[in-house]
Amino acid sequence: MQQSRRQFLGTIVAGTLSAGMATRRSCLGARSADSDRRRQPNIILINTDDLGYAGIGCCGQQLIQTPRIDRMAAEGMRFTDFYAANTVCVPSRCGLITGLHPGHAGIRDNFLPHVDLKLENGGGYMEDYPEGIWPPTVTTLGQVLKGAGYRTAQFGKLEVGIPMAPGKMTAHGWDYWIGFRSTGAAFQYYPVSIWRNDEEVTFETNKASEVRRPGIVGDKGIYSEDLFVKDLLRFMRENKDEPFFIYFPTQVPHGRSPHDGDEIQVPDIGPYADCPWTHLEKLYAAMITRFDGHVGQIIDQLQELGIDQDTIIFFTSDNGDENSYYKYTDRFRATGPLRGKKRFLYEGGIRVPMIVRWPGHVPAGQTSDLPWAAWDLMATFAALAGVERPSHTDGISVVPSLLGCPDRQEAREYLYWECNQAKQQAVRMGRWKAVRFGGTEEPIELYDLSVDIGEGNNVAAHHPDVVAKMRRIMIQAREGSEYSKYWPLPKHRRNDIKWDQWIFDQLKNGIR
Ligand SMILES: [Ca+2]
Repeated sequence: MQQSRRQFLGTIVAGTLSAGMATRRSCLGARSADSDRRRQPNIILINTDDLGYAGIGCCGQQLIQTPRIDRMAAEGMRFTDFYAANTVCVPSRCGLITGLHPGHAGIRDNFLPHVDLKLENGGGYMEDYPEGIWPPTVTTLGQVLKGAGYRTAQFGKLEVGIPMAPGKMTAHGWDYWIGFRSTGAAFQYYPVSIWRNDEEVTFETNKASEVRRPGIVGDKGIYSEDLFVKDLLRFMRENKDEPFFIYFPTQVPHGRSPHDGDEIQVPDIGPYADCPWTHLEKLYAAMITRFDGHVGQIIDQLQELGIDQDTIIFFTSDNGDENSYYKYTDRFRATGPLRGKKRFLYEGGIRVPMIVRWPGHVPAGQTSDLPWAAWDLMATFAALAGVERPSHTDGISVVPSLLGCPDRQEAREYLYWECNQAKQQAVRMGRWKAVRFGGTEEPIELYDLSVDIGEGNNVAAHHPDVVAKMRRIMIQAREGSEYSKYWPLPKHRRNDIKWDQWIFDQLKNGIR
């Protein structure tokens, strides 16, 4: 039996808390004019690639213009303490898609678990993961929504960025998918080919090397990001009358692989032509501002289709800022006050923007300091869709916080991360943040985020009880994985492996 919107909202709040609990009307936010429409909310998840904590205006960015995303934040809720599931692409997306934190997720690095990888060959993306790591054996995010009756689609980088065999490209719960099969392929914004479901689509116009060169190429070729947004808008139009889940893992603002030339590709330089910046800085800013317009197009179309109040949009990033794309200048200060960046489990590597907009339901113009992470999206989306969260997930539903009822938010003790690069672990527990590098035998650093968001003052020596608790969590929170076999990393092997060496060098010499 179908429920009215009001009944449905009451169900998702109560269901997230405890069965049978009466739901206060005040918790449900303002009523929409069409509150009797009978449907589950559409869900759109925009996941940017390497956008830093302060990469957009509403999160502290001073120079790069993002008026539409800023307006989205003004019309919704911004979370100041939201975390990606890891500090690099593949394991971050694995945590998001499977609802698992990095101590349980199958993938804990962009690369192979170390066997005998040496420096010279330790940097390649793995395209064929050992069985048991990927494909996942647990229910995925797409499958949760599809099982709840949603039309599901993704536009951009396929799931974790590991190719699925032809015939299996939509196996994880997608009715439709268009984009790049692999992480490596997604560095190219003028691709010679992409994939639509299980079919490879070739762009003749992009074959000319002139089209694929870095920098501004005008309208000579097909810019992948434009293509994805156009197709996303089409999917939205065609499915406006039934609940849909759109996962948009955009390439933006990821730079290019050194193999392709290390400059950024963007069709025009936007409003930055006269800025006294480097050429790369202008390209980088233009890429984000162009994408900001795409976010605006998505919201505009929701309004045109009359489904604005039926649609909840989440905007986030898969890991922290990567300033190598504009040659390490400090122009944009895109991590804001945080320490570190992509590849580190300091806050700058994992704390990322999170904006949620749902007119009439999510209170407008508010910020929340609830600590939560990308592996909570599965339980949250399940609650929004009115179905049970899968039993395997480490996540909790944050729907009570989204609907303005933080007093009814399910509590948790801690958030846990690990990354195989440099054998990093991190724990967030209330105001405390613990981190260690080099494996299970190394000292734990402890920071009080309530007074030290920049993790500049290690207070471990003053709080041995907290450190002891963090040490226990770092042991208990992680279990079985191919990656676990290579922990702790012996000191004599620290410089064998490319990214391990890179991280240890940065820790020693300063993160640039
Ligand atoms: Ca990334």
